[in-house]
Amino acid sequence: MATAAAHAHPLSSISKPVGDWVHSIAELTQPEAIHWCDGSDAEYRQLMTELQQSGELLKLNPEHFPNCFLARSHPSDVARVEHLTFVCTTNPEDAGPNNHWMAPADAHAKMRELFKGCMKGRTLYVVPYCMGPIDSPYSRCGVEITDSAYVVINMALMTRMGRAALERIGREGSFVKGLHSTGELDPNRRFIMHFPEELAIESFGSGYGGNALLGKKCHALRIASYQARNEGWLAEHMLIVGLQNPQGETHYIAAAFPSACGKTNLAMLIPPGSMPGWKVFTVGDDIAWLHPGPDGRLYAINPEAGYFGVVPGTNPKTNRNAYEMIRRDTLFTNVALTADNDPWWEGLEGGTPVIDWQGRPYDTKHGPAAHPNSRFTVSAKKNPNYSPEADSPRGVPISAIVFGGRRRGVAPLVYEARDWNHGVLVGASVASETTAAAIGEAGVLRRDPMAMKPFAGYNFGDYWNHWLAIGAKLKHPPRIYHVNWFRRDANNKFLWPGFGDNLRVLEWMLKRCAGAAEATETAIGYLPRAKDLNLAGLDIAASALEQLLSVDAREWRTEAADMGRYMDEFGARTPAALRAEVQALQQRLA
Ligand code: GTP
Ligand code: SPV
Ligand code: MN
Repeated sequence: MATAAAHAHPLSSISKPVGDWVHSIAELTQPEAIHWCDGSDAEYRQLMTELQQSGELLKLNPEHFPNCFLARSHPSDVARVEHLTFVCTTNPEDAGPNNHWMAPADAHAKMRELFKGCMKGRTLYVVPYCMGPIDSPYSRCGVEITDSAYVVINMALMTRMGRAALERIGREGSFVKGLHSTGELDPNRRFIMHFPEELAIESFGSGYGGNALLGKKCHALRIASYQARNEGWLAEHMLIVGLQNPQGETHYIAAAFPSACGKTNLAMLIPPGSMPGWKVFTVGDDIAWLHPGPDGRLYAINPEAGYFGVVPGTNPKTNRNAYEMIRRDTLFTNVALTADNDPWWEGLEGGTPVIDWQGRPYDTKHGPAAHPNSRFTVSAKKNPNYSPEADSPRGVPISAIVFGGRRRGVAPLVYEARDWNHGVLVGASVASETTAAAIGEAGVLRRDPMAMKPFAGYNFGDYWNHWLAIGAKLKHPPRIYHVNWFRRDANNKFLWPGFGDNLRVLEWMLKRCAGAAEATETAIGYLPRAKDLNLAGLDIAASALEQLLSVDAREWRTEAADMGRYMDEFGARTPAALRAEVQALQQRLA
């Protein structure tokens, strides 16, 4: 039988808690070998070679896409599985109606059966990682045990993985324990279990993204949000972007949009030609950890070190930065191929797919060539606009928080909340059409408070309360906004050009923060008039702008009533101050 002690390893810094845990998991899962990851380049190259030899990775055209690879996942394993994702707290009320719940003992027993002997004939990889800059007091470490080399290389790109993380764990003692096996990829034997009270994650039966890269959604959002509530900070599904205006001042914005609703693209935005002098710096594209700072402002770090981004739609016009970034040193998952062995996806605008994402000859009767949730994995260092502040242990000060959703109607292009507490209602009211990022029907409107519906590790009622408490602690709270890039006209076409032109909306926000932009007061908050936005060089019909910047009181009365009903689901845990915000909104709309 394999044990940790039986396998030589080059790392001298393994602490007893880590060693003991790995030993016990090896006894349970019975791997043939144990590999302790050190995070070195040599290790990465070795794993890439092994994955090519086993056929799990295909090398893409080395002239057009140097050092780029393609992985194809099992056709049933292409996205997060919210219906198989559980938060296992002692008291079901603590998980809340927003999560699936299982009693911790039952969940452990169920998972133990699945993990028993599951690594026979396989290698068990021990992946120590640090979420956040390795020297930041805000960072948190974990160890993922996995039997997937694909997961290891993704974790190497997405986190600070290896020796330094293991050393920090040795010094700190505590770490998040994440156990993962791809199992047989049987959807009937697939579960993603979270034990926030034990700082533990158990994931079986999927090798994909948020189900398997446990540092990401499982640790940095579900477990971290639970820890953050106890410790007085926030773990959020937010991008972090730095915007330098033509005067040379840089301000940072954090924005929460649901999955596949524009975070990566906003974080990597390219200013339109008609806005000279603006520069954009990416700090993060998916997750932000936010801490009240000693000066009464809110500070953000990005716990991740790479991007796991949506591929479809990426082209030189929508986002030249992302398009260029993924032409080298990138791992693609579930894209199509051209005859030249180049990656291809819907919305690329050029090239012809020959092989689809499942490796079959491309045929329109099978649907899209690339899977709609096909992804790129790439180190953040490859982003030409990677912020010099992204590795700062203190984080960056946040001037504005933005919430948004994908909504064909109702929500205007942008509005500003009246104050922090109203802003918490604005965030809690986010509703968005579902996307391919999770298994299930796409395009269905649902409530997705703070874009955290799939990711909050505890009861939303308590979570909103915590948001209110954080605001009360801040002497200089960020202003709060809501945006909607996805409003459509009667012909189902987007009314707003989006992408780089979104900077026009961000400019208005920053001017508002500086007291230098006008707005009109409406029942739902402050909206810019067309003349308050910088529209220089933008070709947009006046009628489109009018729709984008209007508030229909009748629609909003329905919206407010629906929000009130949604909050009722959380019963006594919904903060009274938030109910009061709904009532005040309803009075303003009456
Ligand atoms: P996750 O990684 O799933 O959390 O997604 P994300 O929020 O980072 O979304 P991303 O930026 O990858 O965008 C998802 C899809 O929306 C892509 O197909 C984009 O091309 C498209 N998109 C992004 N921004 C805009 C926009 O401003 N307007 C329009 N119309 N589409 C956009
Ligand atoms: C999301 O679904 O919000 C993602 C991709 O960012 S995953 O890592 O699969 O969660
Ligand atoms: Mn995401």
